[in-house]
Amino acid sequence: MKKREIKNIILNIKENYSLLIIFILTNTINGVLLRLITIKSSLKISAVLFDLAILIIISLFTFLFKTKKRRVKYLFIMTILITIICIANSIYYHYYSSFISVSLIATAIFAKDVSDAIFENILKPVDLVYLWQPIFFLIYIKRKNVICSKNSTFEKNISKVAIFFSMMIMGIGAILVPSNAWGSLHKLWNRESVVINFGPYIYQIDDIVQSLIPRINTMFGHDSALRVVKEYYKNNKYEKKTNEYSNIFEGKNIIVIHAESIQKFTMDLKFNNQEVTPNLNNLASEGIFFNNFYSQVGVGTSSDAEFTFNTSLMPSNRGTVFVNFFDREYISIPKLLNKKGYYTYSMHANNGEFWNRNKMHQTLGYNYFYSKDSYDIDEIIGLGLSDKSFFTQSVQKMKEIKEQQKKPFYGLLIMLSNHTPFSDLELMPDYPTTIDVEINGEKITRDYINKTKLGNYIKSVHYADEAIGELIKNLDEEGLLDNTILVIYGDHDARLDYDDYNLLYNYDPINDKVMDESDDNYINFNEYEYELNRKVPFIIWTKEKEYNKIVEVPTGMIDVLPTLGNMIGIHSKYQLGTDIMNVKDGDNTVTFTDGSFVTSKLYYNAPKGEIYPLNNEPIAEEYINLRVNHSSELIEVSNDIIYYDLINELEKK
Ligand code: GP9
Ligand code: MN
Repeated sequence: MKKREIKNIILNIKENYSLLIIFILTNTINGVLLRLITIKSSLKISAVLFDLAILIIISLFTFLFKTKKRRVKYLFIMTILITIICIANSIYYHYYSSFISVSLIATAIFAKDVSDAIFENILKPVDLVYLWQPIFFLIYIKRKNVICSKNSTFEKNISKVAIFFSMMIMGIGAILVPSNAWGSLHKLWNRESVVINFGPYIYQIDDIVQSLIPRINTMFGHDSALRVVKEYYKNNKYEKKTNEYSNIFEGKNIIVIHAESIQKFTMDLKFNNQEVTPNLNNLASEGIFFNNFYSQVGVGTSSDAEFTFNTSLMPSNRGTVFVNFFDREYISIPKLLNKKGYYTYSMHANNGEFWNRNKMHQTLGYNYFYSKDSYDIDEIIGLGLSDKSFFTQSVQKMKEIKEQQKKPFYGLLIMLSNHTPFSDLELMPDYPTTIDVEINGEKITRDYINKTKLGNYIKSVHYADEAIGELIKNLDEEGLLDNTILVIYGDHDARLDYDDYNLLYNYDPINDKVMDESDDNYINFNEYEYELNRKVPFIIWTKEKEYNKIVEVPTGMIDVLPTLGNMIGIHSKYQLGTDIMNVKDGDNTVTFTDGSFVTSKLYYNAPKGEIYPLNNEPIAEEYINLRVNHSSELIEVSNDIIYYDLINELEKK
């Protein structure tokens, strides 16, 4: 081709197809912005190349439309669609630390019920930044009149070149992607890694394909899943190992408290010499306290915590178990206890439809679910009935159940008041989150975390703790603590702002400022400390206080059934967790839904492949690799069981 011809082609593209180029470039910028705003990583060239390639391909469809008007319309619709994808992912990421999936659409319905929380805490102005693109695009359309003129032969040729070019840049992108990131494209539970390496547009397409493939090709997916799961249980067959805790609580009544959004760090805090959680602290010091305990929830938050607690399976990554897979077979604590002659029930004063509990609590095997309709909604805090009123009314019901059933019981009480946005503070007892300092003999009260989200959270946790204290007193008065164990777990963290923690840990009250690295007392509360701080309490307590222990082994919700089960004399042969009382070397791996994990030696961030050591011990490569594989196996096996209803199938055989 002569120089002049090339010049002509470039001129032709510039004059007639500039709108296409604007479309491609501006949307590429939005792809970069999305990565910057969410995962704070925009630097991976591979992701930019994939974004570019996809946008070139999308823009080529313009040629299918014959009139200028239709072509502009098509490009504008695509622009709006892509902007919506960016905004939705941005908002979703700020709440769930993950990216949107079509398989989660049903789950999103429940977000509607927490709409207050969304508007007050989730939608950040930065999520609307992507709107610059359609605005700019619109202005460009209006001002320039040169848009997509049509010239069939030229378009055919340019399409061929563009397809070749996009394939080429995809090829370069593919070379740049690290080999360990390819798995995430196929398995899709490490969504962040897909966006980091392949960009948001490939991710969104991949998600749609991955959600549809099993539906189209169930048999294929099913067979390989069954093989993987069978193989796993063949290699990890349940073997009964007894220890000094075996059957210690067999036959006792069990009361479980699902403590909404309570994080463990609140138990270590005092304001003006007053503990935030005096009641939880008492229970922890008198019972068995797992002080290194993590919830392992996915987007199903509360419901995922309930699921993993009761089944020792990881939550689903392809939707939410309670919403999308409530019609499968699971082996659960209530079912195992029903077999042992227990009466099992759950109580929660929110709408029974929320998280589809009406259906899922039946699936889990609770004999009865007392939901909102069973309660007199006489005091409202946050999402519904206040915890104090909920507990008072529940104790009366529990008393009746005990009298009528004349069987040991397993009762779950799901708390509600300590739910984000922690704004109904006027209904809670006054708890100071300020700090007093003496300067030149004068007492000055500093605002400290008061009026921050964290400050409001602390007040709300203090209320929840007080409610738990009253509940225990009340249960005792009614004789419901006799021959009973009390189990308390925090269901997940409260998604607090990073800056608030920095204020909490690095505030200098004398100078009324937040310290920085230059200060000797500065605590480096980095993103990994934030992850570690998401710990929640897990306590097993009896009135007699005969078992008193602090367990420091890293423990996850998945370990509850094996550990508590050993104490009450049950087990599930499908349990994927560990009996923590059998752990000899003080180490255990707690896997999170994106493949990240924590052990006694390190925190491993799967999306970034980064390691955060927890002490000065040297860490062997093999130690990490073993756990990376174990975590990936756990997630895969759980997902397969849930998705293909494999327990049902294996039990029938
Ligand atoms: C709602 C409550 C809260 O009934 O369990 O659910 P969450 O928003 O924490 O998942
Ligand atoms: Mn919750």
